[in-house]
Amino acid sequence: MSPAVAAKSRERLRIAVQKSGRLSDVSQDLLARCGLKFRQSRDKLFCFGESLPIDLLLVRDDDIPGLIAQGVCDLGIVGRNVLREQTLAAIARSEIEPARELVALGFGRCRLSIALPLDAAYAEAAQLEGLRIATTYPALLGNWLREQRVDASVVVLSGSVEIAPRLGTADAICDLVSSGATLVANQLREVATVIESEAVLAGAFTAPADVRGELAEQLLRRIEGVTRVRESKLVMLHAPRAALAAITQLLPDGQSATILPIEGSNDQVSLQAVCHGAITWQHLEDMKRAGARQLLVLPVEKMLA
Ligand code: PRT
Ligand code: ZN
Repeated sequence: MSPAVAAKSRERLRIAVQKSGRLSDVSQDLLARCGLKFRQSRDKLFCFGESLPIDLLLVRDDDIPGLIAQGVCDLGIVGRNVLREQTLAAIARSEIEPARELVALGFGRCRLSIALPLDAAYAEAAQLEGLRIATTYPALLGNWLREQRVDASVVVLSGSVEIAPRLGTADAICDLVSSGATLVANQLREVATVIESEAVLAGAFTAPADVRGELAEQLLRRIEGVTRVRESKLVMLHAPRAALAAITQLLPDGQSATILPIEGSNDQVSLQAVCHGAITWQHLEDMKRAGARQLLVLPVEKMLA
């Protein structure tokens, strides 16, 4: 990185995001929804923030916790699996933890799981005793095995973990799973979850004391607004006053509903509620049965509490 870029970072916040991979587009999309606009450098590794003094560094996901630890970046968007693995590895080496999770972002969801060949019996963790388990997450796996008081040997691989049992180099695997299709294709069965993961915003243990601290706070508030909005819907309906209690019970977060009178009617009221979580057809049909009419469910675009 050029000295000019490094010097600028003192007044500008810098966020590390994955350059190309599962989290790249979603991370950049999240930042765009937070109102950040960027101009990409010719080497495509650095994006200059045009709307706020917040720049991006595009890197491999594995480098993100280290870049925060070194102070090269102030924040990063990374899978919890990567952050926790590197944190546990640092602790094992008696080094300080590289970064901490500030907020979970609700995308890139997966789980780090133990899987066995289809024909291997499994009822409890004790049955893993003495097995060879292949993984790219030795610290997380080692930690989980200790918690379960299981003595198994960890075979560290750098990739293609799922073929290790067929090659005879391991008896089981510990790998990330999302749909489960990779396990099925390799005749493996998921038997235990080591951690649930998703993309998180990571930051240093001590926030910068200068203007970057305020920028980070501002960004965090916008991210919380965006992630909350993604799951939110505005529900509007008309109902007889007498049916309100039954209807609000059927709404997720119905307690915070706003009730408005309807001109020319003493009995009928209009209800508005922002609900966090899915509103299904079943919800609507149940509310209609309880007396609601003219039900509308609208997406929420922005929210600032
Ligand atoms: O190049 P770089 O080092 O930056 O990228 P990478 O190849 O290390 O990471 P990448 O892009 O594959 O994943 C980035 C992050 O996405 C991971 O650290 C997780 O936090 C998250 N994520 C979410 C996943 C998955 N889902 C996932 N399914 N990462 C990997 N997988 C792999 C898994 O390892 C297995 O091979 O997908 C396969 C299983 O998928 P299913 O759908 O068949 O179960
Ligand atoms: Zn990686």
